[in-house]
Amino acid sequence: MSQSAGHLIVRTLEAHGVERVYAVPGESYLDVLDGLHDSSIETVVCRQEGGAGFMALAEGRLTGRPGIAMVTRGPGAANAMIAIHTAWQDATALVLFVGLVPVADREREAFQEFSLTGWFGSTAKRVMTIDDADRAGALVAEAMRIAASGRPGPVVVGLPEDVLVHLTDAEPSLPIPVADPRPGSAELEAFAQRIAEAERPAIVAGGDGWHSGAGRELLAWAEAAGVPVFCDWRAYDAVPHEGAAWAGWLGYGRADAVAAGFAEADLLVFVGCGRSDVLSDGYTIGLDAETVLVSVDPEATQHAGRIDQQILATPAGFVHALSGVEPAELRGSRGEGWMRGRSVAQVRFAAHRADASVAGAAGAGVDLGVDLGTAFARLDERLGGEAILAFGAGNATIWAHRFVRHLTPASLVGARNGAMGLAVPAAVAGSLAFPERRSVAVCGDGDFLMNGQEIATAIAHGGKPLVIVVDNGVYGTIVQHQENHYPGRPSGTRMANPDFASWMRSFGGHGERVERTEDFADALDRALAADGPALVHVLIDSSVMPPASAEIAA
Ligand SMILES: Cc1ncc(C[n+]2csc(CCOP(=O)(O)OP(=O)(O)O)c2C)c(N)n1
Ligand SMILES: [Mg+2]
Repeated sequence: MSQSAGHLIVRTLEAHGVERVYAVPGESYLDVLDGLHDSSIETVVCRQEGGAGFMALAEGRLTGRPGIAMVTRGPGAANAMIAIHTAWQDATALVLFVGLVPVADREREAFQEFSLTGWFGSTAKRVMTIDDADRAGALVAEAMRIAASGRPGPVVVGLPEDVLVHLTDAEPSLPIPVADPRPGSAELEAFAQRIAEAERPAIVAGGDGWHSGAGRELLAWAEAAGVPVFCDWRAYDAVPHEGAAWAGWLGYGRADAVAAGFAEADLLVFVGCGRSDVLSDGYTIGLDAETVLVSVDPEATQHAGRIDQQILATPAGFVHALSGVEPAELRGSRGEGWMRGRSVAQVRFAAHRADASVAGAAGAGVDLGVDLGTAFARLDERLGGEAILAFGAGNATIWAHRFVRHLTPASLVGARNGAMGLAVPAAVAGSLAFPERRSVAVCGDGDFLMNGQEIATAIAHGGKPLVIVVDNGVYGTIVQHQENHYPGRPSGTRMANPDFASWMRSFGGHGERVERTEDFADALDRALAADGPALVHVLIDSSVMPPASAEIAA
């Protein structure tokens, strides 16, 4: 039966099990929108293409399948770029469809014409254009495969307006299997020997690919082998934050005691991540240790420095293979001290939770504002390690990182490239993809208004995110950098904010404004009880900065 290329694209996405596409419409891809009219796929209508792209990224990270965004040419594609860069640096599977000018109009600077390859060529795994209706389905399947295979990442698919309405007899294309490499027995033996011989071995878990729950198994194996496990920055949900082997997390805002453990290791096993800029404190620690790299990327593009053994495997594939290696036999001659020391360091790191004033506003001699230590400790208590946390960039998130535990896989979406504006759309997508789970966005006032408009998307599609906005009236992280480099000369960093709680109410959601620490708990409970999107507007003084990590470690 003949159908248009646009419809064939939709049927192929259905055959791939796609449940949702995040879209801002455009006249350039009307036939795909028409195909979606009768589709089992929900078209989530977004308010800005950056929001749509970030929602697709969040769904990809949380489900392990490529998220799908659809946008129009020039202006729409420009807005979507932030999500492509984030998916690229974060190595997260994403497919972005972009409507294009008709083929006959190309190279005339036609209305909204732009260069798809010129824009995305350096920031996507593949840029392809569907110029032949008969191949429309095959190229979509190819895009899905490339996004998910090897080092995952974004694929951009151009849709020329006129090609979409060409008829074709081609059938929808089925998913192409993606390789799931596992270590061979000789590789595992060599790996086991390294663990047995090391005095201070440590595992660093990171990247995507932990959503199936392999982190819990890894932690159990590591505990029996006497190997502490760190998490990479903003991959804290890779393993649950409990048990003797859990050793804390690295990167911005990490505790000195945790970083010291990483720096002292004599064998580092990176699983799903590499020795990156952020986790190694700007390539200054953990450089000399013997290194095993477990990754699906043979080119190891996210890793810097020494490699003694490279194992091609997904995190889940590697952990599964470890079940054949008896961990107790690998304890070698090392005593309990090394792992217990790491575990103690992480307990000390966590201990500040009980002494919240160390990390908050009130203790800093400031009258205005909520003690963030108290607030985020309370949030953690209420969420119980189970919720999906979506983080923006900025200092506000550093408090939340410190206080909120992750006990469940697929419970964190944060831009590992530091992009602002992810928190709200990611929490919206989390609440749509997993309606039975709680999705919480944590962001600063700057971050919030970058994509806060996507609350309208949540309202329209029945999403119920909770948003915690920390309002200090400034782009605080940048103020902090200015204080370090240009003390007393803040420049370009002050903002004027609306009343975010009434802003949220104007959308039909629940809004709370909290100015004092003692009011936070009840406001949070009311927001948690709301049946719809909710927001807690938390005010702090602009001078409050996250405490130095040394304080946290003490
Ligand atoms: C899209 C984007 N623009 C700019 C930056 C640079 N930047 C990093 S953090 C930050 C300030 C964040 O401010 P806010 O969200 O209010 O959080 P705060 O640091 O005040 O807690 C800025 C501007 C960025 N990371 N991403
Ligand atoms: Mg701020």
